[in-house]
Amino acid sequence: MGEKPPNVNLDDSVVACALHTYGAGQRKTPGDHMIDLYTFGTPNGRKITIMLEEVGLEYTPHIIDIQEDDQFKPDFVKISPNAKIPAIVDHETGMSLMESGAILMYLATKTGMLWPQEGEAKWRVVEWLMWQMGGPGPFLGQAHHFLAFNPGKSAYAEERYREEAKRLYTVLDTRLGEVEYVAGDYSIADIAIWPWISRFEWQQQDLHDFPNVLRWYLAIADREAVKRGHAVATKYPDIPMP
Ligand SMILES: N[C@@H](CCC(=O)N[C@@H](CS)C(=O)NCC(=O)O)C(=O)O
Repeated sequence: MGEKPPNVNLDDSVVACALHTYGAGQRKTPGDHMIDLYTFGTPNGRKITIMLEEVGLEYTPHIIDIQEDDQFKPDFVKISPNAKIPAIVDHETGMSLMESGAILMYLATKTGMLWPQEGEAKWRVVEWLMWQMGGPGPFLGQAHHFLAFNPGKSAYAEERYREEAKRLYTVLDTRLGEVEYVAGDYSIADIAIWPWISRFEWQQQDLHDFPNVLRWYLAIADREAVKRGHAVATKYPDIPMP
């Protein structure tokens, strides 16, 4: 299911974004950077554009328009066997990789940034990264499907995913009442979670009901790398503000 708000045509965004490529913070010639990124302007895609902007690796984004079924094209499936964005090719190592959590861990390991490797700090990041991959990713994705894209199709599903979204926000709010960032310091775990929370409106959640999430959301939204990463491969470059 593509990521678009109801009643909005994304065609223009694909055209607009296909004209531009971005290094960390600047536009460059397509295809001559260390990292090729295959993506679309969705929460899972934004995890990687934000990460690449944070660590400063040069990359070329390639639009995979999931509303036009680009994700099923054989050349893309070769590097992303699950036929979903995001995926990367690292020309320094020759490796390709799918799955946003794996890509975040790869880029953190490659750069030595945003994932401490010692003791408890290492495993707190893994814990909250896995929470995102198993909780907010799939369940908030279903909230988008039923609440934002297909309202009126199933009252049961709308209620179920609105309530699960609220439960996940409550878990996050409790955690962020104890620590500044989910794993202590700002890390790939925050980068994995934040783009999903940026769709609070689609999930029918009010960030003011979750004051610790609100504080964390605004702090991350204020980072220059996040602003840049959020604006790649999308017609909607502005970060939603509660
Ligand atoms: N677990 C995967 C999920 C990736 C995913 O669901 N990508 C969506 C866009 S956010 C996609 O490509 N959807 C196209 C489709 O389902 O056909 C990850 O975290 O990378």
